[in-house]
Amino acid sequence: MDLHEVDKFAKGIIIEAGKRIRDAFSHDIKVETKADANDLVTNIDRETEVFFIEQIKAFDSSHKILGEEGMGEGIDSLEGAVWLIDPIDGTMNFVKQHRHFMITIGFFVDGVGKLGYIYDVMREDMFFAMEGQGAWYNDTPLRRLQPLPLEEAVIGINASWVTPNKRVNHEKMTELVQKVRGTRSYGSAAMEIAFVVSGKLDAYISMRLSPWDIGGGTIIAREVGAIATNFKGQPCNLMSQDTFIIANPSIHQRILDHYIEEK
Ligand code: 2AM
Ligand code: CA
Ligand code: CA
Ligand code: CA
Repeated sequence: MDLHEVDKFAKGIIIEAGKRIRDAFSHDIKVETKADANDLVTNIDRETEVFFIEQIKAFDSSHKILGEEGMGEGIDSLEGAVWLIDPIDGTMNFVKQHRHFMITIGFFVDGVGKLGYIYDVMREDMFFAMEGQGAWYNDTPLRRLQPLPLEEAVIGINASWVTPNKRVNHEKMTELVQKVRGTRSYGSAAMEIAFVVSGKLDAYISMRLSPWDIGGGTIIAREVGAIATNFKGQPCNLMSQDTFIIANPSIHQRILDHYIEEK
């Protein structure tokens, strides 16, 4: 398989999908809820996923696709050529803010990440990587992350985890928030991962993410030396939902050891 050819194809369909999404703002966006009242999906999420599936199947019908909206046939293993796709990451931002939402895609062969993409649809900014070849922000190569003390770190975290909750020791989370230089919460996991791999954030922590949220990002992470694991420090499992932390290598273990205590 010529990865450069797949990369060219992938960038083409991502840019085309981005155009379609931007055009959709002039039409009606139909918003529905999924698992709960705050878990949103729109017709544009679904239509964008269908567009990707049709394009990939036409490119190579043997490729398998797992998308958040379940518009494809699904997958039961990472064997062969597999695409993990989140057509809109940050649907609430899409609906409410009309910005700060990403297309994110990971391309894997026999479970090994080959190509990763995070595309900021409104800014038309592409973060991407090719296994062993490096990572880029548009045409600019991303540098390997430089060490920094935790006291100088800016971390992405959702405020709900520093209030009493069922999943983590919130007092330890509060200590982390007090220790670091600052916190941010953007509402798109892929955007926060893109910021970590490009040094705009130094860590991002989430209690629950799915394979399509992190597939593309973990491939970019490897090329810049960012470490992505679950809260147990294990490699990300791309077949199921899990906890997630991505961080600058100099602070990843320290955050896990001292501040994240799962209940
Ligand atoms: P989404 O917009 O594609 O659903 C903040 O909500 C971040 O967490 C977003 O990246 C969102 O992705 C992701 N997320 C993952 N699982 C979620 C869920 N069950 N409900 C809402 N957001 C979820
Ligand atoms: Ca969703
Ligand atoms: Ca998502
Ligand atoms: Ca989504």
